[in-house]
Amino acid sequence: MSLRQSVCRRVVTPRRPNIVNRSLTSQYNGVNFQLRASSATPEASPKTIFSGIQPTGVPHLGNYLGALRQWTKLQDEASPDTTLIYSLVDLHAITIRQDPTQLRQWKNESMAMLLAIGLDPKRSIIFHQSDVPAHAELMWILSCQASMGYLGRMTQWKDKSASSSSGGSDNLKLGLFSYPVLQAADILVHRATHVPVGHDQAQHLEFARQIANGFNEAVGKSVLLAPQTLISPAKRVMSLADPVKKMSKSDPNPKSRILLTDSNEVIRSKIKSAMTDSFDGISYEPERRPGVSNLLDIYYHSGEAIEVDDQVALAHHLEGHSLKALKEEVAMAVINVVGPIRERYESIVHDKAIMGSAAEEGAEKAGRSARKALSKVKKAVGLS
Ligand code: AQP
Repeated sequence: MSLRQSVCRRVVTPRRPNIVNRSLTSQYNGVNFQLRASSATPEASPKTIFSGIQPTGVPHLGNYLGALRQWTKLQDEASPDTTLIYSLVDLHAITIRQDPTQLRQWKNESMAMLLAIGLDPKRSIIFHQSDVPAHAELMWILSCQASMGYLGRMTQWKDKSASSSSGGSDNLKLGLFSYPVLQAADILVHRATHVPVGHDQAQHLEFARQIANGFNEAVGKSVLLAPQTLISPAKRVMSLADPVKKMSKSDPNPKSRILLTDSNEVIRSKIKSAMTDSFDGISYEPERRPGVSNLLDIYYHSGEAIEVDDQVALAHHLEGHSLKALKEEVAMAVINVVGPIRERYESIVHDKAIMGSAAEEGAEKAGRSARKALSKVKKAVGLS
């Protein structure tokens, strides 16, 4: 019996909310998310969903399963009065030195990718962050509130400042340190009620909530809205080459990630060479077997239709099969996800008219949305 035959198909049905530590699962417009318990804001209506991605390379499978897939689901299942705002956060991209020609190309490619995954500019506002100056303006105002101590404890700052790409501690840049303040401004300037992100961004979202509440307290009225964080079920897709690190666009090893533009052959070859271990059989043990567990995670989240409750049950279904067979199955599931996106991307990426009009329309609508909240903030602090 092949692996494919051994795994039944799953009908995606709402699961019972499952309270675990500080987080709980929730359905939002039919999409399963984990809500951060500490981030529960009273349900606001109408809703505004905001999220962003850095144009720092072609998005990878981690970006897709951890964030982008939820963006399109939210769009497709949103009620008519929900506003959806998705940004290519190019001001964040320059917190690390970028080659200008390369950055321009990545911005273009990332816009094509957002259209390729199914975002519709008539339904979702899609824009380049630097086209809407209100983001940077609110960031400055919030910087005058943000605590250096709090920012210094951010995990991403600690990781990135310790990495060699930052050029050592003497070369650490202010922008990298204050990145979460800009991220808070991105969200708060649109009065977002819900922010779908991967798990790595949860801490920054908590910061955004705190800065909103702190600002409101300081000015003595409710000007900014603390949003709810929606954590995707595929919390953290790990590197194929070093499965204790997350899959990342900036990892120097291209075999560590699957790009949404990779051909079927490249996907097969990257998964075939994914790091696993020499233990017998297939089991889901993220601590002891990070490589195999990451493949199971990818399989579980790529195969929408697998009829098992979780990755442990998936591993049980696959008992007796070889790692080689597992890799072949994972590759097939990933090809099914990536193939259609890649084809749409290739048909769009060189169409300057489509890309230009999407960016222009997005900037215009996002600018209108942002100016409303910014003008309230400026009044509240006495700038206008
Ligand atoms: N490995 C991942 N697993 C699950 N979710 C992920 N995300 C990123 N990597 C993973 C989610 O994707 C969204 C957009 O991320 P981003 O591009 O803005 O920044 P990032 O988190 O720093 O992603 P990368 O790929 O690691 O980029 P670089 O290398 O440029 O820093 C976010 O919602 C994120 O949670």
